[in-house]
Amino acid sequence: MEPEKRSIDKAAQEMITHMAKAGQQNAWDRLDAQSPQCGFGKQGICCRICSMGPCRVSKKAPLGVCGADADTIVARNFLRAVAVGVSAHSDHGRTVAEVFIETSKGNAKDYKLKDTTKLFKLAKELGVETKDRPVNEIAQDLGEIALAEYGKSKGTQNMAKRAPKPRQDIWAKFDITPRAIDREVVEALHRTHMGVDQDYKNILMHASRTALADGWGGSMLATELQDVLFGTPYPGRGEVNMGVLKKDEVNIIVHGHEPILSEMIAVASQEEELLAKAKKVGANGITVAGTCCTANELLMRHGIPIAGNFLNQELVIATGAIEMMAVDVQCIMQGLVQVAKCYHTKLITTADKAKMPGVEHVSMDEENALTTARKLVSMAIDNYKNRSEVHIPKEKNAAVGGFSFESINYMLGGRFRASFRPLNDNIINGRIRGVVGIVGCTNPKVPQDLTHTTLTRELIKRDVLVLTTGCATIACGKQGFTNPKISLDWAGPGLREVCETVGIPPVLACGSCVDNTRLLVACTELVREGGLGNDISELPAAGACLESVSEKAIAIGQYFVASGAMVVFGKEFLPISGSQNVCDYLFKGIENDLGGRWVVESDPVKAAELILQNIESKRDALGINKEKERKLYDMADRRALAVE
Ligand code: BF8
Ligand code: SF4
Repeated sequence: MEPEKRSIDKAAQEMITHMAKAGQQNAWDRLDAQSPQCGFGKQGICCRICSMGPCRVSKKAPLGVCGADADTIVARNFLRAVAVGVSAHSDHGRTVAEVFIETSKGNAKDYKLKDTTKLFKLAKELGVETKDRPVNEIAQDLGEIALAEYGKSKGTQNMAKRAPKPRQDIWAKFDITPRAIDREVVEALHRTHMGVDQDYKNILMHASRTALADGWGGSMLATELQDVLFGTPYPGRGEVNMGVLKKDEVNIIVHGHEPILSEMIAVASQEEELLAKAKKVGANGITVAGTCCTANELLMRHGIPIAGNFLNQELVIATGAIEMMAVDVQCIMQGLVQVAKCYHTKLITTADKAKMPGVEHVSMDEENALTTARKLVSMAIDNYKNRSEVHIPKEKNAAVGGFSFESINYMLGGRFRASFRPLNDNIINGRIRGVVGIVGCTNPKVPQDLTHTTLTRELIKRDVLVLTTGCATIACGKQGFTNPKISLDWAGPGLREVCETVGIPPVLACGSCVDNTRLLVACTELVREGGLGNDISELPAAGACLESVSEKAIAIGQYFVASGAMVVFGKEFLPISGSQNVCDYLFKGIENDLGGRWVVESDPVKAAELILQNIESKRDALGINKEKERKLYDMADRRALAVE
């Protein structure tokens, strides 16, 4: 297939051609080899959870050996996908909580509690006594409370209390306020064991509760504690795409999700000693760049460049310019091993829970984090001499990242009166029609970055403010959407005016996939600020992921739906079409219960239409679309208005 059909990213196209010429394989080639893929799997009607199966239900054989029907099997598979996604995010949060505690105890000396303002805010929120206590003690208590959220035997998620009150009431009514995160996941696995929950609606309700344990639990804790540890992001400039790699420097790619190691690699790469060592081997410096969500974490906080998103990971190595790729967890393709073998690139795994056969493992030791990072940077420098031919595409784009909830609040309202008021006012007066979160991955089944950027363009053109996370952020970054100098020209007049006044691009880079919780917090604040209803379900807002890959994306989608939002996925990426009942419920019925719903639409232009319809109907319901009567003043009226 021509590279243009595989990706809209010029750098990616160049590298796809380069790899093809060299006879190397990437995800697109492997997708071709896998095609056609199993129709039963696509529809979610394949069950292999017991040894009487695997069963694939069809018209001819509509029941599995145990008697399970399509509704049960599809719902069960869906819940399992949600549970896995929740586990991934939440385990990330758990790691952060553990490092947080060790830092506060003084055992993880290389980390610091960078944002103590946020620390105190969180302490207050979670009931930690702060008066006359040293910061470290407060932090330790906070960390312990956070860690307990994963396994506490009683009660519900503390952060769920952040949601608007009517939202919490809905969760209570349906008994889906999330309890301990681990409990929800374990219960999801129990319910989906052979012969347990067989009522598809009951299964789907638990999918909501499990997903909420991520959105208002594990992921939210990850974001909040990372902000305290590494700093709450504020807008700063960075660069995106493979052109950030340097021909004459040691290039290190940090790939994966947890900033625990990548933060330290970033620090080590700037140390005099290591820079001097790099000079000695003939390199002019050390460039650290990220791929996937680790990249977003580093761009958000430090303006460290991004080399690419999910589908760029193999292509980046094929530049021949990467001395090391250090990976941790999630979205790391095993295909990297083969590509790395074709070049001098040292692929290193760092998380004990994620190793790869034939790949060197350097265990990330939080108590000696900087020492581990120095060792890795040093190994990368040693590898510089093994470089042969280098092929780095030129493409890169300037990007502004760093839009945390706090920074948006600050940008909108100013330091002394940080507030969402101006955003609410501009939504109410119609300059901004609504707010949409564009999130998630890049999938080789559709041209890379195409749907994210087309949808973004369609929405900002029609005065919708876009908040973006994950690989969608990188897609937008590569095409200039997060660069206000370029993208303000693509925004509708109302949105443009607001963005220019406030000094923000029309597309706000809000971070990694765990940072979708920043969007939940922003939605809650829009409600709290007033004038836009009493619940998230009343907001002129929506979420979209048309290039979804991972089970995390399904978990995210489900927690947005269960929080009251409409979520659009590419049709082929929500494997539920094998059950009409499950489709009817997730596309329609769930809205009556929880206020949000799923929509599937693969065409980004049509998806934009659906989102805009949803936004306008929410605006109608809020009564903010009524034409304000325009009074034409005559001289008598003007005189009456004049102040005496
Ligand atoms: O957590 S967007 S491909 S990198 S799953 Fe993965 Fe999807 Fe990228 Fe980050 Ni999120
Ligand atoms: Fe088949 Fe039922 Fe076993 Fe699933 S649980 S594999 S449908 S027999």
